[in-house]
This record gives sequence, C-alpha cells and structure tokens, in this order.
Amino acid sequence: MVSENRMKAAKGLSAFKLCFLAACLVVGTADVYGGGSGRKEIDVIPQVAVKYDRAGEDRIPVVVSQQGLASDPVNATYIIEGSEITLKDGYSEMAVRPDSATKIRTFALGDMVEGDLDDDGDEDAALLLVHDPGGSGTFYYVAVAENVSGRHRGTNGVRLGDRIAPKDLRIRNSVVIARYAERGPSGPMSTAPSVEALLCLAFDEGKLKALKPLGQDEQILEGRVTIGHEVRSFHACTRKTDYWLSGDSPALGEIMARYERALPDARPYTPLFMVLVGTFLEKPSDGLGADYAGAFLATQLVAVRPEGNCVTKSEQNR
Ligand SMILES: [Ca+2]
Repeated sequence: MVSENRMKAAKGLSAFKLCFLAACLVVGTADVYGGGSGRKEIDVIPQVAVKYDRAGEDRIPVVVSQQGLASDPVNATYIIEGSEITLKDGYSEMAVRPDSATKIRTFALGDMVEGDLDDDGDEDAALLLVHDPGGSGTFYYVAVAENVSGRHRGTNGVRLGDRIAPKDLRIRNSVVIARYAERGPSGPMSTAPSVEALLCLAFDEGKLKALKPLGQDEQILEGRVTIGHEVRSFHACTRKTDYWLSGDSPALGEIMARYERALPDARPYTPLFMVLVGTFLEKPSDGLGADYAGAFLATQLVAVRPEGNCVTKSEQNR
C-alpha cells in the first residue's frame, strides 16, 4: 500500500512541479527573498531543544520540550481537522474505527519546501498533505514543520480543498504560498479542476493560518513597529524611513495588542519586528502623523517576529 501511495504521490508531484507564477506576493520584487527546496539531512539530534525569545535587546534562551518533536518533517505529527496524524516516512494509515476495514490515509505529496518561517535563523519546512478520510473526498492541506534545534514539530493543516490540483508550493517573506487549480462554484466533481487559485499562509504563534486574499495595492511587508507616547510607526525593511501607522488601519487593534503582549516590560519605543499586509498612503495633513514621510494602512497582521530584523534580510538578498 505504501508503494502504491508513493506512486500516487510521484504522479501528483510531476504535475505539482509544473509551474509557479509569482503572483501572490505582490511583495514588490525588492521584497522577495528566501525560500529553497529539497530535503534537509539531519546529522545531529541535540538532546535539549533551545529556542530564543527576545525581550527588548535581550535574547533569552528557552528550553523547549522534546515532546512532539520528530527527526524530520515526514515523520512529524500534524493536526488534520482536529485529529493528530503522525506520519511514518511520509505516510499514515489507520482504521476509521477499531472494527472497521475503512482506512484513513494521509501522505505527504511532493517535495517539501524550506525557508525560515519564524525568523529564528533556522530552516522550517512547508509541505502538502493529502488526506483521504475513507469517504468519497480526497482533501489537500498545507502544513508546516517548525525547526526546533534540528528536530521538527508539525502544525495544524490548512485545507486547500477536495480533489484540487496542486501546482506549486513556495516560501517568500516568511509566507507560504500554495498555488493550485480548483473547480468553479458550480463545477461538478466530475470535471477537472481548472480555476487558478492561490492561498498565502503564515506561521504565527505556533500555528499555520491562511491570510485573506491581498487587495490590488496591498503588499506583504516586514519591518519594525514602534508604539509609544505620540509615536505609532512602521519602518518597512524596503523603505528608508518610518511611516505613520494609520489610525484607520483595520489591523491596528491587533498590532497594538500584540506589541503590548510581546514587550510588556521593555523600555519605551522599543521596535518590534512584524510582518504586515497593507498599503502606503499619503501622510495625514495634520496631527501626529503629519510629521512622517507618509502613512501605512495595515490591513492584516501576518506575524510577530521578535527575532526578526531587516539586516538579516538584506544579507539574504545578496
Ligand atoms: Ca525558523
């Protein structure tokens, strides 16, 4: 059965490798970096996993539980529709019920892609999972394996759809981009999926989440957010100066709450690295924002990256 499914995976992969049109990330070309592909060989498995939290200027080592960590992404445990699925060499099969012959099958499709999804300096992985719960549907998911000192922790899977046709999986700007074809709203399952679709996903606070589709002028941007008395700014890595964080920003409440949570005891005006979706605007004609070069309307908070910084990004771009 494993070999049969491997063949299915290989067949899917040939189509999967076909193309990628750099669509999702309107992230202007200057904003694109990172990504990679291929499977990473793990030679050394440390006994204790350590990650770092940043509090202002300080990096605080945090010992992470080894529980739930796997040697590599194709042997990690993922959450599919609320259930834990542990892959063994990229494949899982279990009975629907102990007395049932019907099987739930899940397998990793195609090559995983690697990239630093949480800005902690190591390569995480994103992969496609195909999940057949034993009925008529075959569901496709995107999941992430977080790198924890060379070991891997699987995330929740985010569903792309039923019997879709995956085309490409990439990582750009710490965002996972899945391109696939699906059926139109009225297309029966008997027809081949032919409608181009794209989903951007972010790994934030240990979970994988789907982003809302980007508007025409929106970009995904990384940069430093600073909030303090009479200060509320966003300095995108691709810009040379601070921009006023517009009070009309739909994501402003979430940005301020996450800033406060991440830096509860930091000195005033400590910048915090974030990934935001939004658009640049003219600066306001009066008020505190009038002193800035322009304004930024933040529509989505993609992720908070206490360990992120623009210097690392520019080095990666060389
Ligand atoms: Ca990482």
